[in-house]
Amino acid sequence: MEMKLIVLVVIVLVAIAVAQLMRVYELTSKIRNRREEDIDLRVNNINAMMMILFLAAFFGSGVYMLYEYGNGMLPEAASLHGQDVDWLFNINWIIVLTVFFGTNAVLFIFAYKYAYDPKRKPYYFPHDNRLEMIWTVIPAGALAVIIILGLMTWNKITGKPSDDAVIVELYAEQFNFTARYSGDDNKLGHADYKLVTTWVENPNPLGIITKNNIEWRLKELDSTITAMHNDIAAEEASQKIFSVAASEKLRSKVEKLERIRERVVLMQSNYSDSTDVLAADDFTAKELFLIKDQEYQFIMRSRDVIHSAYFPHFRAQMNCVPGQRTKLKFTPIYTTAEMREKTDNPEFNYILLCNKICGESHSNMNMRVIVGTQDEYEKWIEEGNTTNVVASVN
Ligand SMILES: [Cu+2]
Repeated sequence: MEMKLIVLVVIVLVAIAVAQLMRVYELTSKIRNRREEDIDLRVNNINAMMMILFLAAFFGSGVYMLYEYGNGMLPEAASLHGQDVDWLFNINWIIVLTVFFGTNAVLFIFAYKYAYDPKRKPYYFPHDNRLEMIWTVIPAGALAVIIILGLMTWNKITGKPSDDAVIVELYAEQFNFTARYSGDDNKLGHADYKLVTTWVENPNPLGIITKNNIEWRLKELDSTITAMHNDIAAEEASQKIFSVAASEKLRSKVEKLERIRERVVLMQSNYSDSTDVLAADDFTAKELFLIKDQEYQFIMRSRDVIHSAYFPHFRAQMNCVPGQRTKLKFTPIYTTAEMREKTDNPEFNYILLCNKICGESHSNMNMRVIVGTQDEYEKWIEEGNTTNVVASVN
């Protein structure tokens, strides 16, 4: 506390001292009968020289930082389109760095070279059409190259996946991901948020639609709604006392659950047995195993807030938005083992990260990703890393 006060006092005193010095300078200029903006040649030349010194320090520190921290970059892209992204990124770097070094060098060298010289007469140069053309056409051309190449790569990344693409769902919630594989039929069973429940009797955290899940969800809703109506009845009979806020909350909650119940009943009447078939072979996992050179189509969903599924090593990212299904595709081209060799790091692992600040534990939201061969994938399943989503169907 004391220390802070001392620092504050020092800052105030320094500010006052600077103001006083400027006042002294102003007064001495007046006494010498000189205007404030008159600068003598010696000071002018020092300023010109400092332009060159600044340029050297500026570029020097930039190059030093590239050298010192440039190795913090991601390793080589491990997906097909990732290689294109990196190529595009490097092209952009070349253009941006060339322009950066070129324009800044000219800016400071000219400031030095054309510093005030009493022997030199200024040249009057109001306009030149040719120059205007040059500095309009060249940047426009460079931008066109950046945009056209960018659009071409973007279309490639976001285009339709091939028919061989394996469909996997990534389900995001605070604060973890669940992968749902679509099984032998390569089709995901339907899901609806109204069926999402963690009820111990029949948990359905992904809201998968099956006959069984609908029945259990109705049972759960009925039991919750009945308990709430009992509370309301007890309150009306003055057997229970709630605060005004709690009482209002209870009533609006029961209304909401009744609306959901109506829609689940409707879902049950629309239900067909083919829905169960789609979900029957789906299975989930808490880590993502991908097969090398196999194209994947990811379908993202979110249970609560906006998350973002980010695969840094595959150069891929897509938001997971509640109430929407977003898509992302890529083809891994190096196995985890190959990547460990490439990065010279035996500990290397691919990772899926959440890249949207989604709550207090956002930084813990990630999932391990493994890339291996078909055999390794089958072994991974045999080892019991997956759970069938409809194991509880009778
Ligand atoms: Cu998140």
